[in-house]
Formats: sequence, structure tokens, C-alpha cells
Amino acid sequence: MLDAAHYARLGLGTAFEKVMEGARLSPEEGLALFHCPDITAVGALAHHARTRLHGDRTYYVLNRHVNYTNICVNGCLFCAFQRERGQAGSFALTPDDILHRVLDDRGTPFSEVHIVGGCHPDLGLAWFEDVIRRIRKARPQSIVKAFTGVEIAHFAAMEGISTLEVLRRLQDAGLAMMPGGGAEIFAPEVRTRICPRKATADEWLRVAGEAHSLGIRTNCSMLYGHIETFEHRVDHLCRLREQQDKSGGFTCFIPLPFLTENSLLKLPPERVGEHVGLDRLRTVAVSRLMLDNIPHVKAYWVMMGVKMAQTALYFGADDLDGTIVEERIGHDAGADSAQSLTVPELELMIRRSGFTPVRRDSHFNPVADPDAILNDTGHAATPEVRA
Ligand code: V47
Repeated sequence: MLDAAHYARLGLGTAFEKVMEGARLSPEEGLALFHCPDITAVGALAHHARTRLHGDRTYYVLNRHVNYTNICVNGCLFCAFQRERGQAGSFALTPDDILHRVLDDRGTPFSEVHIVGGCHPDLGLAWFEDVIRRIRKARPQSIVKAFTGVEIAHFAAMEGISTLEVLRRLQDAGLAMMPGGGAEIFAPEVRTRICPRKATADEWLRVAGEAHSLGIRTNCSMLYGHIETFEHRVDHLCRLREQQDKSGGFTCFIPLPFLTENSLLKLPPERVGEHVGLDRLRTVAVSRLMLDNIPHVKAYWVMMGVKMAQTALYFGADDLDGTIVEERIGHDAGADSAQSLTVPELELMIRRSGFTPVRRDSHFNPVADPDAILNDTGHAATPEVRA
């Protein structure tokens, strides 16, 4: 039984009662949670909030990531994935390359194609419309979840049209959902230092609101653990919460821990290394507690690592993302996770943590028949998928 006086003594202040009542936490309370000396108290409170929303369910999705290019005009300091055009290691997939990847499930069927890339200087909107149409034709039962708000703003600037028009055209081509990247940290004093050329916070949030107005649900994220302060994190979470109050279309929040390898953003030793682990758990927990209007919080195993993602399920996270198949952004920055997890691995990971695995679609609807053959390319589902 959670007891208010006990938790106040542990440094949670008024957050305990507010969470118990289902009341909204203030920015000051969010900050107090970041400073609370007892991380297990913060975690217990977040776990309470998570359990109230989702019971012991932990979600995963059968998906496939495609990173279509690393050529990007933004040159964000934190990004190890980005290359200039013509630079060693730069790549840009052709539509055929993308189709080839989308048809290659490597033995694990998937229901979601997650497509993001750099802001390429030459690829126009028609190119992306064509790619989405071809994917929809090749895999009609798969959801296309693609492009961050930053990419949408880039397409609009290239075409000289509004972001709303870009969204309408992509939706018409078959875009069903948008991932949550590109949010980074909204506070201008940090954003202008780590990603000065990227869409601003207001642009990112406006695109999210526009997508929601068209019925395109989106995710949202925060890149943390670099030069930002706890105040910046709380400010970021509050801006997402306000946007969600207005437009209501955020499905899942993903706290993305900054991975430092191959990055131009150099940090002092106290910010880098294995000791940042507890900060990652705390950030998941505070996010769960502050974002009272966003249903899901993801422990993205690719960036957090499998062990920490498992632990994060006790700190407010209820989703692990998915099978992934292939990933570049985190791995170029030093992620030591695998490229892919199988369904048995994901389910074992969840069960061994004491939760019940729920296979979901992109919108977090449980898949009614988890044994259904999701592979609409005509392959039979492999036995391991049914495990
Ligand atoms: O936008 C870039 C971040 C994001 C680094 O919506 C970095 O379901 C850590 O947004 N260290 C892409 N992070 C990933 C992303 C995502 C992933 C999984 C699921 C979903 C979803 C979204 O990764 C980028 C940027 O914010 N990022 N570089 C880095 N060195």
C-alpha cells in the first residue's frame, strides 16, 4: 500500500497525492521528481500510473524499419547517422531498394513499415508519394508509419507548399501514421546549439497538430542526456502535454537517451558512460508521470539496450517497440543492441519481467489473433513467430 507521508519523506513532495488523485503534475513537481533522491520512489509512482492505465500488459509490434538515406541538410551535432552528399559512407536508397527491403521480412512477418531518413536536398514530395503508393500496393495490410515532423517541414520548404498540404498529399498516397523523432529538445537555447538548422520547436509541434487534424496519429519523443538540464526536459514534456491537450493525436512517447559514439557533440565525463543508467530509468518514470494525456511510453530497446528496457517496464514504460529488422540511427551512434529481435525473444523478455505480452498494431490495438499470418507478401509465417 502506497502511503502519502512516507512518499513525501522520500522527496516526492506533492507529486504522490496528485498522482493518486489522477491530478496533473506541475512543472515544479516534475522537477522535484528529477531531483528526488529515492529513484525507487519515483519508479514506484510511475509504475502505479502505468499499471492504472495498462495493467500488466506490455506491448510490442511486428515492424520493419527502413532508413532511406543518411544524406541530410540539417547536420545536427548529436547525429552520427548524417552525411553530406558525396561524403564517404553516404547512401540514398532507390524506390526499388526500399521495395526490396519492404518485401524482405527475413522470416518474421510484420504489420508496420517504419520509414525515416535524413532531409535529402534533392528528393521531392512526388518521390515519397510514389514510394508510399508502391509499398501500399506491395503490402496492402501493412501500415506505413513514416516521416518525422522535421522531414515534413523539409518537404514543404522544398516544394514551396504548406506542411498541411504535404501531409494531405502523403495521406492520400497511404501514409497512416508518423513516428515521433525530430523533437529533440524544444527549448531554443538548447535546440539552436545541437540542431541549429532543424525545424524549430514551434514548427515541429505545428506539424504534429496538423497531422492530428487530418486524423494521422503520431508519436513524440525527447532526446535527452546531452547538454540539456532537468528544466529543459520538464519544459519539453510540458510542451508535448499542451499540444496533446489541443490536438489529442499523440499515441506514444519515446524518451531517447543520447548515444555518444561518432557524434560531434562532446560531453563532460559525468554525462557519458555506464553510470547514466539510472538517469534513463528516472526519465522514463518522470515522462510517464508528467504526460498524463499520452497513453503509452516506449522503452525503445534499440537505444536503451534490452536489459534496461526490461527494467524500464517497472518505471512507467508499457511498450518495447518491435522486431525492427534493420536500424541505422542508433547503431551508428554506438547502440550495442541487436539489429532485430524475434517474437519469441520479445515475448520472453516481457514474460521474464513479469508482464503479459500483447502484440499490437501501429495504433496499439491488440492483434486479435496473434497467430494470424501477417505476412501479406504470400510467405507462410515461420513457426518461431507462433511461439
Ligand atoms: O529523430 C538521433 C534520435 C530519432 C541520436 O515513433 C538519437 O515509434 C540517440 O524517433 N542518440 C530517430 N538518439 C528514432 C525515433 C524513433 C525510434 C523508434 C520508434 C519511434 C516511434 C521513433 O533518434 C531522431 C533523433 O531524435 N537520435 N541521433 C543519438 N546519437
